[in-house]
Amino acid sequence: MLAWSAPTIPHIPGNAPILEIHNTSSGSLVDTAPAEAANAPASMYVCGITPYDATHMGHAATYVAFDLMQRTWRDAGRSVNYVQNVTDIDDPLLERAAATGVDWVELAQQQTDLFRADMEALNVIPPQEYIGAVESISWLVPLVEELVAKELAYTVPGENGEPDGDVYFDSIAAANSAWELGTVSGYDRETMLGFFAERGGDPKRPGKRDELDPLLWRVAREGEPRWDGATLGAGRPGWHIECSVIARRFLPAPFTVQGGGSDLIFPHHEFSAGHAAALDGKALAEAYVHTGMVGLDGEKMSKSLGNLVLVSKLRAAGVEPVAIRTVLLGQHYRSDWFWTDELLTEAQNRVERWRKRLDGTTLAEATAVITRIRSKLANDLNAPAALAVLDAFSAQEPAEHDDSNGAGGALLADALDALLGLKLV
Ligand code: 5CA
Ligand code: ZN
Repeated sequence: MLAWSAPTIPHIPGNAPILEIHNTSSGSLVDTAPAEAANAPASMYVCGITPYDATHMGHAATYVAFDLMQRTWRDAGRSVNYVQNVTDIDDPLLERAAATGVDWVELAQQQTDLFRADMEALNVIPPQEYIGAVESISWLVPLVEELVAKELAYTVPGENGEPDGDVYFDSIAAANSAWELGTVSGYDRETMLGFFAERGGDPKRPGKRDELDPLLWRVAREGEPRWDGATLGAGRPGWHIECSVIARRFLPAPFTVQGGGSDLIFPHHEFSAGHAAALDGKALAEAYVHTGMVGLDGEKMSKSLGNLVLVSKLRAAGVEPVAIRTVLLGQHYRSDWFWTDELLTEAQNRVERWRKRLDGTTLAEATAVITRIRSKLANDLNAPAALAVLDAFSAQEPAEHDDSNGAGGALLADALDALLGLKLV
């Protein structure tokens, strides 16, 4: 699939410190460039959208957080291999298409196009590989067959007149030195069961060996789209295997960071890692990084609840994307927070103050501000602290005389663009 256009990223002189990031799996900060990896590209897989509705502030916050990670690595001189998926076949997409009378393929295309335009407007660096679930089916079928052959996956009988043959992952049998239930999330069984039922799992499906075993392949039902599944029979893939296979196909094993919102910790990232480890005995990623949930009016912002603030709507109303990005960077990526109109107004005012203060910035001032912003970002992507550095600087009166002829302001503007993705000029 095509991603979106890449922005030009200015090069900023000086040295950036190495990024330390909070790893959900270990619960601690990890160095993302240990000595043996420092010269290799960093690699990142971030779970993409399910394109049945437009990009809301929760999605935007998540992709901007990982964009910041990529910018921080690049600033430290590392190249970055970035892969993202699009879940362009799944139950919610089919349900929305049926409810609105739109063809599901068309719905996915429209919403993916809108997402691309939103990402481009928000100055998010695109992935090198942007892969649809549908595209991944022919790669994934032989791997599910391999899991069945290794007896790490099994079929269950149909219920209520539905066909036999849905394939499930045997999460107990698949445990090995690289993964067992809980490796990624660290959750206890009760917590896992709660999230599994809430987030697309089917704990009570008769015939499963364990309530937590997730679906790998769903054999075709009347009226549902289907693909060739070889010995599995025609059908469509489960959700976790999609990301597992796409990540493994394009990135090293393990890759540097697996990312997404905290709603994906369990079951999605737990089992994406489980499937990969069951196939090749290796950890999926070195670190699992999760963003907090953005809400509106007391609830998580979600397409299924419909309480959405859409990037595209704000853009259409003339809101500058840099102000939206400022709201998103104003919250720590790991916090849960609520979108409000006041936050947007405040961000618009901040952008104006920062813009004004660029005039008359000396080279010495720009260099000092850049050093401080770099150190805030290196510490678990502390963007709110980086913006506070900019606020404090902007509150200072400009020097009587800018001896740089505007070069200081230009350097600072370039740095805000390169490091934070904030295009002020
Ligand atoms: N297609 C799957 C991932 S493979 C999916 O979760 N799609 S999604 O459209 O529901 O979400 C896309 C990304 O946005 C995911 O990383 C998800 O964790 C994140 N996300 C969804 N809602 C929110 C929210 N309210 N706040 C922050 N991030 C969110
Ligand atoms: Zn995913």
